[in-house]
Amino acid sequence: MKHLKKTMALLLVAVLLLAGCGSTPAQPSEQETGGAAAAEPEKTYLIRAGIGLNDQHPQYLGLEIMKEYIERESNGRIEMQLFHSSQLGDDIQMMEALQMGSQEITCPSSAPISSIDKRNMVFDLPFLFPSEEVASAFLDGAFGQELLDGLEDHGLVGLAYWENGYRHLTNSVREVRTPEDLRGLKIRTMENQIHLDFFRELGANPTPMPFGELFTAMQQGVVDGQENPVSTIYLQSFSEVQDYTTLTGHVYSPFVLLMSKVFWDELPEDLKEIVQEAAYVAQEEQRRISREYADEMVEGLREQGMTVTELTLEELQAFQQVTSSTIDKFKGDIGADYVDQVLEEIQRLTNE
Ligand code: TK8
Repeated sequence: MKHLKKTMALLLVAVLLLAGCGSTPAQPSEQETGGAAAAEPEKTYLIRAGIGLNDQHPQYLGLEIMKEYIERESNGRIEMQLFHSSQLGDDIQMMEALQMGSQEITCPSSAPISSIDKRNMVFDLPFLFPSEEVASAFLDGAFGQELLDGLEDHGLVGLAYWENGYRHLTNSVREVRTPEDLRGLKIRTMENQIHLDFFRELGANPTPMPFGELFTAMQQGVVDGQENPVSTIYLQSFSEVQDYTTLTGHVYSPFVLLMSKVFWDELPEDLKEIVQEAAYVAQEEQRRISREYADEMVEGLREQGMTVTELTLEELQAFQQVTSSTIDKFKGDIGADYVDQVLEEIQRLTNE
């Protein structure tokens, strides 16, 4: 009985405290109630960030840096919650959730974004960027910014480019040194026309699929192989279901850090600045970690028991030869003038 009374008393205090808070904030958060009872509490915001990769990946480490920065600099006015391993859905579903305003941040590869704005398909052209540094210079320059800005019409705010990195091929059937070795292998690609076409041209049997379904598909033999950067192959333990990695580096994938425009438009100016700055602060560190992992984890794959094949220049050229026909085929689709401008700019940055 005494216990019950105490509970009732506590409940009453809680109700009074809540009543003292005035209107409940639109976004759930832990609101401090201390201070002058009459003061309107400051509106608080919740950012839910979801990605497809796991919590070991440099992409998640980038989100952790962002969370730390945002929560500190906003003095708790923004809370950020992180979800990995497709907990909130796959890349396309999460982009749609952003457009509807039911999720605030996601960070897909550029490939699925090309269904929204075709110009993003330039990043899928094989062997486009000669180095990570040139890729960053291009992405952080006028061309990259223009593509980010273009997403606003589609309900998405492009905050920054992070790095996924150079993509390499894995499979469970045989060592691949030449396009002939790829013949007939079922390869999962991202959901993107150029990737499909490129692997078809190489003689493989490509099939598009969201990342979240990939591991099981490899495990069950629905596909023989896939392509992703070394850090993903290593950190997602693909060696459990794949025996061979070939370091093709056929595409450099940027991650595009996206925010819901519905949410962005609600944010006060000062918080917008904090979010944008956090995206850049995390970008720098995220790219550094990504590059470190890309180097270190090649050896890691061998330790996990995979056969890792480095191609000779000649062998690589056999893969590159297919590229020119891919560019020709898709140039019109992407916009011929635009592709030419992009190629010119990359050339310029390469010579710098
Ligand atoms: C994660 C994906 C992934 C990408 C892919 O959601 O789909 O293969 O490389 O990292 O964005």
